[in-house]
Amino acid sequence: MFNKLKAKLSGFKDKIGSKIDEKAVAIEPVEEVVESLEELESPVEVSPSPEEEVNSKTELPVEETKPVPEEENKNNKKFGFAQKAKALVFEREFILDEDDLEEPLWDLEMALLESDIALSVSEAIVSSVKGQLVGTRRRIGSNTGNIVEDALKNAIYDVMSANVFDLDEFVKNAEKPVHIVFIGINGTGKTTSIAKLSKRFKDQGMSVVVAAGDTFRAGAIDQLAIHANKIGVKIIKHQEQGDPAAVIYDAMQHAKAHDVDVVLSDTAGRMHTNINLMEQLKKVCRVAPPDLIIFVDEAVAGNDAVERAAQFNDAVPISGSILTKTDADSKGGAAISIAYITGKPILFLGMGQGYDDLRKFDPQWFVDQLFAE
Ligand SMILES: Nc1nc2c(ncn2[C@@H]2O[C@H](COP(=O)(O)OP(=O)(O)OP(=O)(O)O)[C@@H](O)[C@H]2O)c(=O)[nH]1
Ligand SMILES: [Mg+2]
Repeated sequence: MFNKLKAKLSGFKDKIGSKIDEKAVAIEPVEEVVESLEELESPVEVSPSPEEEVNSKTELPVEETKPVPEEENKNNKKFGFAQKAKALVFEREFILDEDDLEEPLWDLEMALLESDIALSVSEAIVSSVKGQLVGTRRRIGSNTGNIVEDALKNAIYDVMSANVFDLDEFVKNAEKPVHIVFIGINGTGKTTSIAKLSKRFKDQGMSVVVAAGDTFRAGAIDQLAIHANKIGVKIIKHQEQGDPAAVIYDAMQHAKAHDVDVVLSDTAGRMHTNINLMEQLKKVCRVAPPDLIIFVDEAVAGNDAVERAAQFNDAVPISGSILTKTDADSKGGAAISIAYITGKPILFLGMGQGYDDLRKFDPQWFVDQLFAE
């Protein structure tokens, strides 16, 4: 997942790592290294292994041990020394100044932009990395990569962890019925995500109703009905071309009358630029006020998804986002940018077409993924 971004971050890590190595000065050797040269010269006594002992007791002819030629013996000693010398790690320290980082940070910003991370978000990450690395005297052991990786992880974590929000906890504790409306442009995975969440809440022991609020696209009501039937949750639906606000209102009335815990309302895909359809969305939210509005978009859409999230959020206040199709080869930038730009968390990642292919989003997990081997 997010392999392109991973590769770019790793390239940056190597670049800064070698810059640090270049600037680092040894200050003192670490204590536990080679104590004396004699110790290396003295032959190491090796006690025979139990297998060898057995062999020596048997009647079988034992192969005569050849004397080790002088030259080879020397080489062995050299090899032994080389091995030990490798453990000789100097405590080092470095100070990086802005000039050292100018070029690698520029490369980092380009890499982030190429990975579909929005400009303001890339700038925030770069400035955080710079703040962490420039100017301070840092002590290092042998692994410069860790210092760079930690700086990047902190920077990305910070931009992603805006208003972390646990949907399961919210739904569990909120007054019932909890009403959640799903919005986004066409084909991003709203209906599929509703199906996945219906199953999730049902598995948690809650009763769920889905509202067929997409009365616009032919086949949309049937599509939701098939999911509802498979999962075993009730669907409230009207005729095609009916008023979506009326369907969703009915679903809420039904839920209140029957003590249903959660109502998940589908809506038709619409372009964020279509003023009439955005007005219709506002009407849905007035007539049947949601507790949460979830914006759904595809991870592969990159910066377009970020732009749309911002515009939907302007029309109706979103509570968070679901990013779908992360199983396809997305660059990963949208996940980082959407949370930062909207100030609302990513709630789940869609990772496939099955009902269980939904992963609760955790910024720490995401950041770790980006640096996993
Ligand atoms: N691979 C993959 N496919 C997904 C994922 N989520 C949804 N899809 C597929 O994307 C397609 C569109 O999904 P829908 O749920 O119908 O999208 P929608 O937003 O409701 O679409 P409209 O109602 O037309 O606006 C379907 O073929 C889904 O199976 C995902 O996480 N991974
Ligand atoms: Mg749909």
